[in-house]
Amino acid sequence: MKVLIATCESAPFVKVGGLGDVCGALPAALRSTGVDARVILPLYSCISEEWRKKMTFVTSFEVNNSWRRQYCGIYECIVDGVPYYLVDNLQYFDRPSVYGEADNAERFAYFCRAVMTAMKEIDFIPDILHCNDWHTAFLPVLQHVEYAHIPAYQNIKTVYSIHNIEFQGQFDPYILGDVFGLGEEHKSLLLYDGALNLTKGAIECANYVTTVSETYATEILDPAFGYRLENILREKQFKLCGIVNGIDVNRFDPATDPDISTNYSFKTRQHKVHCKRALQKELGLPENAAIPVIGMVTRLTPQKGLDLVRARADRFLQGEVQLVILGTGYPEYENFFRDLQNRYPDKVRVQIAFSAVMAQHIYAGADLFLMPSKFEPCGLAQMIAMRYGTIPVVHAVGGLRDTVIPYRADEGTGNGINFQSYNADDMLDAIYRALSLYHDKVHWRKIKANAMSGDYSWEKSAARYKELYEKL
Ligand code: NHF
Repeated sequence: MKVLIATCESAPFVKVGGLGDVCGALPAALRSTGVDARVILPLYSCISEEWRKKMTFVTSFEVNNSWRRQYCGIYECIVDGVPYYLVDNLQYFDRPSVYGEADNAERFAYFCRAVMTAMKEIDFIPDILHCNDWHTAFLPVLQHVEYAHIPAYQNIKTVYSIHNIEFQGQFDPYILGDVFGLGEEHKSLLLYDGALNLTKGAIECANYVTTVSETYATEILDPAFGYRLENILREKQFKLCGIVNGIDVNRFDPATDPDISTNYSFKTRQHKVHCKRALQKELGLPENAAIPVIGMVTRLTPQKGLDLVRARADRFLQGEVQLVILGTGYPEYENFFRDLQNRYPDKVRVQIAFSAVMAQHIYAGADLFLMPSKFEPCGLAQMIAMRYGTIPVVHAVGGLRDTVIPYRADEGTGNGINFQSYNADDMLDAIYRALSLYHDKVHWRKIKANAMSGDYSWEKSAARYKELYEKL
């Protein structure tokens, strides 16, 4: 079975968020189940020279992006046995950033049209075209409207994965012809709430729609989580399902991680404390193994529950505790955390940065990992934290509900602490419960062992994707 995964980001080339991690790990897991999975993404100028050197030029051709005739070059790079194809066009991808460009509609309309043409040019017409988030949402529409009648393409089935429904790709309706090259007769496929909505179009046209956890697949049917797409999703529920993400367990392994000061495994997990001391030292916090360290590695955006932290930080920082935060995002949160550090110089450290190395220091060095997200389609950080023996404290939504099992002292089961409703006092209560567990040696040892021995690999999820592809 041939599967082409289209994405706007993928590790190791370019990674802004979780989507990049997924596309960097799922394809290899699919290949080990016997699926010929390959990936296609834009060749951004921010992709490092080191990776560019490993790419080989495959071919070039012209793409009709509505009335525009555009160059398209295809480069190939094999990573862990997975062929990655990179789409070269300087006008669209020679930019400092991946997202947030004014001509995003035209850039990604081009990318989708380039993908459709490339399949033939590189001689890889897939059985399944697996699209991810709104940047590739035009692909199921194109397949449905323009390609389903072309013999070489007619058997392609499309899967559309929603990684975060907040971002839908909404544009002014007047660009339907000019940018998307579609006639008025197709307007109803994309039109929603007075705008052209690419995600809506993909939900209409894809053969299957998936989200990245089972709970999120039901949550988005509700106005509280659906970002106004709940009604159309309910209508199409017969082709909607959730498959939880995994993590790259080879890359995120405390036994071999080259970025942490001391490696440790399940058997030698008592050595984790060296990573904690190293973290305290690196950040200039009091070096004391007895003080619990709460870590956060997160985008500083409203989704991530930072309003709750802002509302109760002064309360939980009264106790003996240290708080370490790494991330960038909205200035209001960045400033809040900077101010918090100024007010609690012995307890709080904030790094307003994107640093993969520092992230590993926190995963390994912290005792608790706080993730009070308002919504979380899957979330990968809580799984990485658990693999490093760092206990997650989470709001029980989306993938956080599916992967973090509340600890039960009577049974000794569970791998984390959660709270049910999105409010500051519930979060505070969960932090207090986590801190008292930390001070109870027997239970703390048990919960850590449970967290570290969990299976967070892609294996099971890749098998579920394969099943879905086969069904199609
Ligand atoms: O893990 C990858 C990621 C998810 O919850 C995450 C999110 C975006 O918000 O599927 O996509």
